[in-house]
Amino acid sequence: MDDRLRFRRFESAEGQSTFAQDVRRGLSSHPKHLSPKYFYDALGSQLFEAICHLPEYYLTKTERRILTDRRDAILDVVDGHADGEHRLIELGSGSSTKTRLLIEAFLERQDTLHYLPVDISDSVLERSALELLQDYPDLRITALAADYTTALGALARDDDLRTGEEPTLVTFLGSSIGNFEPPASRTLLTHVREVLKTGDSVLLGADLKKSEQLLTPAYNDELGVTAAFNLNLLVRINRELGGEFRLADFEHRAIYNHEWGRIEMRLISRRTHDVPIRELDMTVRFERGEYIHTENSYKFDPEQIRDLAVATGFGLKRSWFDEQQHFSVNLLCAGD
Ligand code: AVJ
Repeated sequence: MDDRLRFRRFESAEGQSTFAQDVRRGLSSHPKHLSPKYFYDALGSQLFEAICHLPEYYLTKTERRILTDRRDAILDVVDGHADGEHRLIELGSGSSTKTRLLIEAFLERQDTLHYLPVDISDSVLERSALELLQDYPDLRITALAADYTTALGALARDDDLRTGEEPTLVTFLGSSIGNFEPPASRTLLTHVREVLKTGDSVLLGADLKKSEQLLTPAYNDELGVTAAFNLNLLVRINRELGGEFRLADFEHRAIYNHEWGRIEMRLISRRTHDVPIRELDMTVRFERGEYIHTENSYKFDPEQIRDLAVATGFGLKRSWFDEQQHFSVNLLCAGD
Protein backbone atom coordinates (compact mmCIF):
# COMPACT_ATOMS: atom_id res chain seq x y z
CA MET A 1 0.00 0.00 0.00
CA ASP A 2 2.96 2.27 0.74
CA ASP A 3 3.71 3.06 -2.86
CA ARG A 4 0.23 4.52 -3.20
CA LEU A 5 0.60 6.98 -0.30
CA ARG A 6 2.70 10.09 0.03
CA PHE A 7 2.33 12.05 3.23
CA ARG A 8 3.63 15.60 3.45
CA ARG A 9 3.60 17.67 6.59
CA PHE A 10 4.12 21.41 6.19
CA GLU A 11 5.12 23.96 8.76
CA SER A 12 2.95 27.03 8.44
CA ALA A 13 4.14 29.30 5.66
CA GLU A 14 6.34 32.19 6.67
CA GLY A 15 4.47 35.28 7.72
CA GLN A 16 1.67 33.16 9.19
CA SER A 17 1.15 33.66 12.88
CA THR A 18 1.52 30.87 15.44
CA PHE A 19 -1.03 29.62 17.96
CA ALA A 20 0.83 31.47 20.74
CA GLN A 21 0.85 34.76 18.81
CA ASP A 22 -2.82 34.47 17.86
CA VAL A 23 -3.89 33.64 21.42
CA ARG A 24 -1.89 36.57 22.80
CA ARG A 25 -3.36 38.99 20.28
CA GLY A 26 -6.91 37.61 20.45
CA LEU A 27 -7.17 37.62 24.23
CA SER A 28 -5.69 41.15 24.45
CA SER A 29 -8.35 42.54 22.07
CA HIS A 30 -11.80 43.98 22.75
CA PRO A 31 -13.92 42.00 22.23
CA LYS A 32 -11.69 38.99 22.86
CA HIS A 33 -11.50 36.52 19.98
CA LEU A 34 -9.80 33.31 18.85
CA SER A 35 -9.57 31.81 15.35
CA PRO A 36 -11.78 28.78 14.59
CA LYS A 37 -8.88 27.08 12.81
CA TYR A 38 -7.55 26.18 16.27
CA PHE A 39 -10.60 24.00 17.01
CA TYR A 40 -9.10 21.18 14.99
CA ASP A 41 -6.52 19.43 17.13
CA ALA A 42 -6.89 15.64 17.39
CA LEU A 43 -9.73 15.83 19.93
CA GLY A 44 -11.39 18.82 18.27
CA SER A 45 -11.48 17.04 14.92
CA GLN A 46 -13.19 14.08 16.59
CA LEU A 47 -15.68 16.38 18.28
CA PHE A 48 -16.48 17.98 14.93
CA GLU A 49 -16.99 14.50 13.51
CA ALA A 50 -19.47 13.88 16.35
CA ILE A 51 -21.25 17.18 15.58
CA CYS A 52 -21.89 15.90 12.06
CA HIS A 53 -23.95 13.07 13.58
CA LEU A 54 -26.13 15.32 15.76
CA PRO A 55 -29.84 15.51 14.90
CA GLU A 56 -29.73 19.33 15.01
CA TYR A 57 -26.72 19.69 12.70
CA TYR A 58 -28.52 19.53 9.34
CA LEU A 59 -25.52 20.68 7.26
CA THR A 60 -23.63 17.40 6.80
CA LYS A 61 -26.72 15.27 6.26
CA THR A 62 -28.16 17.68 3.74
CA GLU A 63 -24.94 18.03 1.79
CA ARG A 64 -24.51 14.25 1.74
CA ARG A 65 -28.06 13.88 0.40
CA ILE A 66 -27.30 16.31 -2.44
CA LEU A 67 -24.01 14.57 -3.29
CA THR A 68 -25.64 11.15 -3.21
CA ASP A 69 -28.47 12.23 -5.50
CA ARG A 70 -26.39 14.36 -7.86
CA ARG A 71 -22.92 12.86 -8.03
CA ASP A 72 -23.33 11.77 -11.65
CA ALA A 73 -24.89 15.04 -12.73
CA ILE A 74 -21.99 16.84 -11.04
CA LEU A 75 -19.33 14.76 -12.72
CA ASP A 76 -21.08 15.14 -16.08
CA VAL A 77 -20.57 18.88 -15.82
CA VAL A 78 -17.00 18.51 -14.48
CA ASP A 79 -16.08 16.07 -17.21
CA GLY A 80 -17.37 18.29 -20.00
CA HIS A 81 -14.56 19.01 -22.38
CA ALA A 82 -11.65 17.62 -20.36
CA ASP A 83 -9.62 14.66 -21.50
CA GLY A 84 -7.34 12.53 -19.36
CA GLU A 85 -7.91 11.31 -15.83
CA HIS A 86 -8.99 13.89 -13.28
CA ARG A 87 -7.18 14.48 -10.04
CA LEU A 88 -9.14 15.43 -6.96
CA ILE A 89 -7.91 17.96 -4.39
CA GLU A 90 -9.94 18.36 -1.20
CA LEU A 91 -9.60 21.30 1.19
CA GLY A 92 -10.43 20.34 4.78
CA SER A 93 -10.89 16.66 4.06
CA GLY A 94 -11.42 15.50 7.66
CA SER A 95 -12.70 11.94 7.56
CA SER A 96 -13.41 12.20 3.78
CA THR A 97 -16.78 10.50 4.30
CA LYS A 98 -18.75 12.62 1.81
CA THR A 99 -15.83 12.58 -0.63
CA ARG A 100 -16.17 8.82 -0.96
CA LEU A 101 -19.25 9.48 -3.06
CA LEU A 102 -17.16 11.46 -5.55
CA ILE A 103 -14.21 9.06 -5.44
CA GLU A 104 -16.54 6.20 -6.33
CA ALA A 105 -18.15 8.20 -9.12
CA PHE A 106 -14.73 9.07 -10.58
CA LEU A 107 -13.56 5.46 -10.41
CA GLU A 108 -16.57 4.41 -12.45
CA ARG A 109 -15.38 6.77 -15.20
CA GLN A 110 -11.60 6.43 -15.07
CA ASP A 111 -9.19 3.60 -14.19
CA THR A 112 -7.27 5.32 -11.41
CA LEU A 113 -7.61 8.47 -9.31
CA HIS A 114 -5.01 10.69 -7.68
CA TYR A 115 -6.57 12.18 -4.53
CA LEU A 116 -4.86 15.04 -2.66
CA PRO A 117 -6.57 15.69 0.68
CA VAL A 118 -5.53 18.78 2.67
CA ASP A 119 -6.20 18.93 6.41
CA ILE A 120 -4.76 20.77 9.37
CA SER A 121 -5.14 17.69 11.61
CA ASP A 122 -2.49 15.14 10.63
CA SER A 123 -3.92 12.37 12.83
CA VAL A 124 -7.28 12.46 11.07
CA LEU A 125 -5.63 12.81 7.68
CA GLU A 126 -3.44 9.77 8.18
CA ARG A 127 -6.24 7.57 9.44
CA SER A 128 -8.64 8.44 6.65
CA ALA A 129 -5.94 8.08 3.96
CA LEU A 130 -5.14 4.54 5.12
CA GLU A 131 -8.82 3.60 5.19
CA LEU A 132 -9.40 4.96 1.69
CA LEU A 133 -6.41 3.09 0.25
CA GLN A 134 -7.73 -0.11 1.75
CA ASP A 135 -11.18 0.40 0.26
CA TYR A 136 -10.11 1.63 -3.19
CA PRO A 137 -7.24 -0.30 -4.83
CA ASP A 138 -7.18 2.12 -7.78
CA LEU A 139 -6.66 5.18 -5.62
CA ARG A 140 -3.35 6.98 -5.12
CA ILE A 141 -3.10 9.57 -2.33
CA THR A 142 -0.86 12.56 -1.70
CA ALA A 143 -1.92 13.80 1.74
CA LEU A 144 -1.00 17.36 2.71
CA ALA A 145 -1.02 18.15 6.44
CA ALA A 146 -1.17 21.94 6.39
CA ASP A 147 -3.46 24.93 6.69
CA TYR A 148 -5.20 25.95 3.46
CA THR A 149 -2.90 28.86 2.62
CA THR A 150 0.25 26.82 3.03
CA ALA A 151 -1.13 23.87 1.08
CA LEU A 152 -2.42 26.03 -1.78
CA GLY A 153 0.99 27.73 -1.99
CA ALA A 154 2.67 24.34 -2.33
CA LEU A 155 0.07 23.11 -4.84
CA ALA A 156 0.66 26.19 -7.00
CA ARG A 157 4.46 26.13 -6.87
CA ASP A 158 6.02 22.76 -5.94
CA ASP A 159 7.12 20.78 -8.98
CA ASP A 160 5.69 17.50 -7.74
CA LEU A 161 2.31 18.98 -6.78
CA ARG A 162 1.69 21.52 -9.52
CA THR A 163 -0.92 20.75 -12.10
CA GLY A 164 0.29 19.18 -15.32
CA GLU A 165 -1.92 18.24 -18.21
CA GLU A 166 -4.51 16.45 -16.14
CA PRO A 167 -7.80 18.16 -15.31
CA THR A 168 -8.36 18.97 -11.62
CA LEU A 169 -11.42 19.19 -9.39
CA VAL A 170 -11.01 20.97 -6.04
CA THR A 171 -13.69 20.22 -3.45
CA PHE A 172 -14.35 22.55 -0.55
CA LEU A 173 -17.33 21.04 1.24
CA GLY A 174 -19.32 21.40 4.43
CA SER A 175 -19.62 25.20 4.19
CA SER A 176 -16.11 25.61 5.59
CA ILE A 177 -15.99 28.71 3.37
CA GLY A 178 -18.42 30.21 5.92
CA ASN A 179 -15.63 30.49 8.49
CA PHE A 180 -13.92 33.19 6.42
CA GLU A 181 -14.74 36.87 6.44
CA PRO A 182 -15.98 37.91 2.97
CA PRO A 183 -12.65 39.51 1.93
CA ALA A 184 -10.70 36.49 3.23
CA SER A 185 -12.99 34.09 1.37
CA ARG A 186 -12.18 35.96 -1.86
CA THR A 187 -8.46 35.76 -1.12
CA LEU A 188 -8.76 32.04 -0.46
CA LEU A 189 -10.64 31.30 -3.69
CA THR A 190 -8.15 33.45 -5.60
CA HIS A 191 -5.43 31.15 -4.27
CA VAL A 192 -7.47 28.13 -5.33
CA ARG A 193 -7.74 29.65 -8.83
CA GLU A 194 -3.92 29.90 -8.96
CA VAL A 195 -3.67 26.13 -8.50
CA LEU A 196 -5.94 25.48 -11.48
CA LYS A 197 -5.92 25.70 -15.28
CA THR A 198 -8.68 27.25 -17.36
CA GLY A 199 -11.58 24.80 -17.47
CA ASP A 200 -10.77 23.14 -14.12
CA SER A 201 -13.49 23.09 -11.46
CA VAL A 202 -14.25 23.78 -7.82
CA LEU A 203 -17.12 22.10 -5.98
CA LEU A 204 -18.15 24.42 -3.18
CA GLY A 205 -20.58 23.41 -0.42
CA ALA A 206 -22.29 26.47 1.09
CA ASP A 207 -24.94 26.64 3.78
CA LEU A 208 -27.89 28.87 2.90
CA LYS A 209 -29.67 31.61 4.83
CA LYS A 210 -32.76 30.26 6.51
CA SER A 211 -35.02 30.64 9.53
CA GLU A 212 -33.33 31.17 12.85
CA GLN A 213 -35.48 28.36 14.31
CA LEU A 214 -33.42 25.93 12.30
CA LEU A 215 -30.06 27.68 12.34
CA THR A 216 -29.47 28.33 16.01
CA PRO A 217 -30.23 24.82 17.35
CA ALA A 218 -27.64 23.41 14.91
CA TYR A 219 -25.03 25.28 16.95
CA ASN A 220 -26.62 24.81 20.40
CA ASP A 221 -27.29 21.07 20.43
CA GLU A 222 -28.98 19.53 23.42
CA LEU A 223 -26.30 16.90 23.96
CA GLY A 224 -23.68 19.60 24.42
CA VAL A 225 -21.22 18.37 21.80
CA THR A 226 -20.89 21.82 20.22
CA ALA A 227 -20.26 23.25 23.68
CA ALA A 228 -17.45 20.72 24.17
CA PHE A 229 -16.06 21.53 20.71
CA ASN A 230 -16.00 25.23 21.61
CA LEU A 231 -14.58 24.74 25.14
CA ASN A 232 -11.85 22.49 23.73
CA LEU A 233 -10.14 25.70 22.59
CA LEU A 234 -9.52 26.49 26.25
CA VAL A 235 -8.33 22.92 26.90
CA ARG A 236 -5.87 23.39 24.08
CA ILE A 237 -4.56 26.68 25.51
CA ASN A 238 -4.14 24.97 28.88
CA ARG A 239 -2.20 22.07 27.36
CA GLU A 240 -0.08 23.84 24.78
CA LEU A 241 0.50 27.22 26.40
CA GLY A 242 0.27 26.49 30.13
CA GLY A 243 -3.10 28.17 30.53
CA GLU A 244 -5.17 27.85 33.70
CA PHE A 245 -8.67 28.10 32.28
CA ARG A 246 -11.36 26.33 34.31
CA LEU A 247 -14.04 25.11 31.96
CA ALA A 248 -16.77 25.52 34.59
CA ASP A 249 -16.15 29.28 34.46
CA PHE A 250 -17.28 29.50 30.81
CA GLU A 251 -20.52 28.91 29.00
CA HIS A 252 -20.97 28.11 25.31
CA ARG A 253 -23.45 30.10 23.27
CA ALA A 254 -24.22 30.52 19.58
CA ILE A 255 -26.37 33.38 18.26
CA TYR A 256 -27.51 34.35 14.77
CA ASN A 257 -26.34 37.79 13.69
CA HIS A 258 -28.99 38.98 11.20
CA GLU A 259 -27.09 42.01 10.04
CA TRP A 260 -24.11 39.93 8.92
CA GLY A 261 -25.96 36.72 8.08
CA ARG A 262 -23.78 34.58 10.26
CA ILE A 263 -23.79 32.35 13.33
CA GLU A 264 -21.41 33.61 16.01
CA MET A 265 -20.05 31.27 18.66
CA ARG A 266 -18.93 32.58 22.00
CA LEU A 267 -17.46 31.42 25.30
CA ILE A 268 -18.98 33.58 28.02
CA SER A 269 -17.31 34.10 31.38
CA ARG A 270 -19.65 33.23 34.24
CA ARG A 271 -17.80 35.47 36.72
CA THR A 272 -15.14 38.13 36.96
CA HIS A 273 -11.79 36.38 37.23
CA ASP A 274 -8.17 36.25 36.06
CA VAL A 275 -6.64 33.46 33.99
CA PRO A 276 -2.85 33.09 33.88
CA ILE A 277 -1.25 31.73 30.68
CA ARG A 278 2.24 30.76 31.73
CA GLU A 279 4.00 30.42 28.42
CA LEU A 280 2.68 33.75 27.20
CA ASP A 281 3.73 35.45 30.45
CA MET A 282 0.31 37.02 30.68
CA THR A 283 -2.78 37.06 32.82
CA VAL A 284 -6.13 37.62 31.15
CA ARG A 285 -8.91 39.42 33.05
CA PHE A 286 -12.51 38.41 32.32
CA GLU A 287 -15.47 40.46 33.49
CA ARG A 288 -18.62 38.57 34.35
CA GLY A 289 -20.60 38.12 31.09
CA GLU A 290 -17.61 39.04 28.94
CA TYR A 291 -17.09 36.66 26.02
CA ILE A 292 -14.47 35.28 23.67
CA HIS A 293 -15.74 35.29 20.07
CA THR A 294 -14.57 31.94 18.67
CA GLU A 295 -16.26 31.48 15.29
CA ASN A 296 -18.26 33.09 12.52
CA SER A 297 -20.19 30.77 10.29
CA TYR A 298 -21.54 32.77 7.36
CA LYS A 299 -24.74 31.72 5.62
CA PHE A 300 -25.18 32.52 1.94
CA ASP A 301 -27.78 33.29 -0.62
CA PRO A 302 -27.27 32.11 -4.21
CA GLU A 303 -26.37 35.61 -5.48
CA GLN A 304 -23.54 35.89 -2.97
CA ILE A 305 -22.13 32.59 -4.18
CA ARG A 306 -22.23 33.78 -7.77
CA ASP A 307 -20.55 37.08 -6.84
CA LEU A 308 -17.83 35.23 -4.94
CA ALA A 309 -17.16 32.99 -7.94
CA VAL A 310 -17.05 35.83 -10.43
CA ALA A 311 -14.83 37.99 -8.20
CA THR A 312 -12.21 35.26 -7.99
CA GLY A 313 -11.79 34.19 -11.62
CA PHE A 314 -14.53 31.58 -11.84
CA GLY A 315 -17.91 31.25 -13.43
CA LEU A 316 -20.77 29.62 -11.52
CA LYS A 317 -21.68 26.70 -13.77
CA ARG A 318 -24.45 25.11 -11.75
CA SER A 319 -25.86 24.83 -8.25
CA TRP A 320 -27.69 21.92 -6.69
CA PHE A 321 -29.98 22.19 -3.68
CA ASP A 322 -31.89 19.89 -1.37
CA GLU A 323 -35.66 19.99 -1.63
CA GLN A 324 -36.02 22.42 1.25
CA GLN A 325 -33.26 24.70 -0.04
CA HIS A 326 -31.27 24.44 3.17
CA PHE A 327 -27.88 23.80 1.58
CA SER A 328 -26.16 24.29 -1.77
CA VAL A 329 -23.48 22.48 -3.72
CA ASN A 330 -21.99 24.76 -6.37
CA LEU A 331 -19.80 23.99 -9.33
CA LEU A 332 -17.38 26.78 -10.26
CA CYS A 333 -15.46 26.72 -13.51
CA ALA A 334 -12.04 28.38 -13.77
CA GLY A 335 -12.13 31.10 -16.43
CA ASP A 336 -9.35 32.44 -18.68
C1 AVJ B 1 -16.86 23.18 9.61
C2 AVJ B 1 -16.93 25.52 9.67
C3 AVJ B 1 -18.57 24.34 8.47
O1 AVJ B 1 -19.49 26.43 10.80
O2 AVJ B 1 -20.93 24.82 10.72
C4 AVJ B 1 -19.85 23.24 13.61
C5 AVJ B 1 -17.95 24.26 12.18
N1 AVJ B 1 -18.92 25.00 14.35
N2 AVJ B 1 -20.45 23.56 14.77
C6 AVJ B 1 -19.77 25.23 10.80
C7 AVJ B 1 -18.88 24.16 13.34
C8 AVJ B 1 -19.87 24.63 15.22
C9 AVJ B 1 -18.65 24.21 10.87
N3 AVJ B 1 -17.74 24.33 9.68
